Amino acid sequence: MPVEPTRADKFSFGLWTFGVRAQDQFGSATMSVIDTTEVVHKLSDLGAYGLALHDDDLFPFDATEAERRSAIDSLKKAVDATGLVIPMVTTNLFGHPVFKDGGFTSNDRDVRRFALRKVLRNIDLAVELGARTFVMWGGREGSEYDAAKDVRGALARYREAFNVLGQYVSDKGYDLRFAIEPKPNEPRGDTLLPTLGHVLAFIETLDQPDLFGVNPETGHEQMAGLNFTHGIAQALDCGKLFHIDLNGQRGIKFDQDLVFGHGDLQNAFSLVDLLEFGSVTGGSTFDGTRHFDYKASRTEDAEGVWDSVKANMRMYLLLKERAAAFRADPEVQEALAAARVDEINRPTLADSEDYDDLLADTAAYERFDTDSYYDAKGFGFVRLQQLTMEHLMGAR
Ligand code: DIG
Ligand code: MN
Ligand code: MN
Repeated sequence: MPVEPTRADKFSFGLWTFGVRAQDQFGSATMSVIDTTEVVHKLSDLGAYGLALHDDDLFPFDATEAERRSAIDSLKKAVDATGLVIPMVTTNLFGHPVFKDGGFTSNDRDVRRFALRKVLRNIDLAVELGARTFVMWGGREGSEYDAAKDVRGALARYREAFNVLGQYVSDKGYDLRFAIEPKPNEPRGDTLLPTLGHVLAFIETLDQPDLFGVNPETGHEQMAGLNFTHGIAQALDCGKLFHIDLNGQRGIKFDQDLVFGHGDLQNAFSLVDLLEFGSVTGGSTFDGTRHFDYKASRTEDAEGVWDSVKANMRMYLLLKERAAAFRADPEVQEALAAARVDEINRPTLADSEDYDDLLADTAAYERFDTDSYYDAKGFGFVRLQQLTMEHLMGAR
């Protein structure tokens, strides 16, 4: 299996990766902004498929109409010249001081109205650029102090904002879906809609839930101590995986936004296995872009930034190669069968059975020998895990 990325792999990157300049709360920028046109051409040369962006990544928050239009036209010229696409657009509602208490859920109603206008304008830009997914990360929506945020009121305002945006897209007839991105904290002390599960539940309270899905980010779920692959499986189960932000995170700490696979490598392996081979027929479960939302490490220079771009794609393709070998290994197939992994896909009640039949089946309860599981009937999961690790380590 080739590990050289091609457009068919549908790898995409965020323009912000090349613009945040590795500055952080404790230090100034360590690198220059890389020009948008250069980013487009270089990503294309490296085999990437797409580029995602915030409005403020493309032109300054206070850009004049002429400056905004010039930046948009320059991007369109570069993507036309390279064949790169813009699969996703998102809005920066977290950088400018006006958003100090959030955008959609700021206590300041004027800020909420400004935020909605900024997003409505950005939806038009997303459609102009051909994006079909619109991500909304509520990074500043939240609080540090419980008394400062009426959470039920904030959720009502979030719902109002999403319903207005959904109505706009419907009325305009835009082919655009929204992907809400969860994160448990940072930059706010506690962020609203903190995990994938909170977002899935919230979507069902909206006027047009079909327009809304989730954009889970690897490190964000792992910051909350959750298993990212389990979360993705649940998002796939309910048809709500509208986008995905891939990166690396090493444990429960600040958001590291490392290269994909440079954090929890086991979970990265099971994720790629799920996305690429996890359907019941063993085929791919997700046809969206494999989007890397990560930050170039502060320690790097421009060459290091491009090394990290290549690293993300290479990690994904190497894991895809290892997962394919894992699935094809007869000993793995035998260990999966012994662990009865596939039996989970067999309904617990027979086709014709209902609970009366179950209640009448004495073999299911009265005659069921629970003691037979003592010192016996092991599932062999450890042997399966060892085979998994050996494939992951390239030892098989
Ligand atoms: C942070 O993980 C957020 C921002 O980078 C952006 O709004 C979104 C893009 O997927 N992820
Ligand atoms: Mn992140
Ligand atoms: Mn993200």
